[in-house]
Formats: sequence, C-alpha cells, structure tokens
Amino acid sequence: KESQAEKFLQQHMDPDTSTVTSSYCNEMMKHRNRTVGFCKPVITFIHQPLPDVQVICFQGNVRCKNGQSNCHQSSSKMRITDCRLKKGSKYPKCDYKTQQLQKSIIVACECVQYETVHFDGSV
Ligand code: T3P
Repeated sequence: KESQAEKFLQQHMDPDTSTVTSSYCNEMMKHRNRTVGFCKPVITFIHQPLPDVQVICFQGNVRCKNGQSNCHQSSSKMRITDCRLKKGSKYPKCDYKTQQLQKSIIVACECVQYETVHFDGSV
C-alpha cells in the first residue's frame, strides 16, 4: 500500500509542467487521482522542483485546518494549479476548471524525514 507521502507526490506534484492548458485538470485528475465513486472537489498541483516543496517542512509552522499542529507555510510563492469541480458536474464525468496561480502553500509534514503528507491550502 502506498504511504501518505507517496500519495502526496502522486496527487499534488507536477514539477515539469510550467504552462497548463484548459484541459489540464480534466486530464490530470483522470491520470493521477484515480477517483473512484465520486469527483474530488478541489485538488492543487504544484509546479516546483521536489526539493522546493520538501523544505517547506522546515518553514513557518502553522495550525492545520483539522486542528493538528504539523502544518507549514511556504516562505515563498509557488507556481500551482487549482483544479475545481465545475457546478453540475456529475460522476463519472468529473469536469474541472483549471486555474494557474502563484501563492504560498500550506502542507502537513510527518515523521523523521519531514515528508509532506497532506495539502492544506494556499494563501
Ligand atoms: P490530501 O489530504 O490527500 O492532500 O483538504 C482535503 C483535500 O483537498 C486534501 O487532500 C487536498 C485537497 N486540497 C487541495 O489540493 N488544494 C486546496 O487548496 C485545498 C483547500 C484542498
């Protein structure tokens, strides 16, 4: 079974893409998120080299939305794409709006290696 850290990479990392087209989210959600039974409402993809994301675990500590204290906010803005489910879109036809942004991101980190395990949001 894949670890939480592996799932984070699979769900959120796309370092090699710099410009995205309007069909980006529909393609990525199909290939990466393997949604079964429902359409995930929001997923963010991060277009930065992996080390830029791993070091966030050593940057500003913030409280996570679920109340845990292991979230960290990136000190610099990151190139990200937010994929948001369009209103009226019904499983299995998950139809997403693609939006490229430059924002600081908040991730949860765990364990001795300080791995990112969860995407908490962007600000
Ligand atoms: P995960 O914990 O697997 O990373 O918050 C619930 C899920 O929504 C979370 O899954 C990540 C995703 N999400 C984003 O990808 N981007 C966002 O901006 C927000 C708010 C949530």
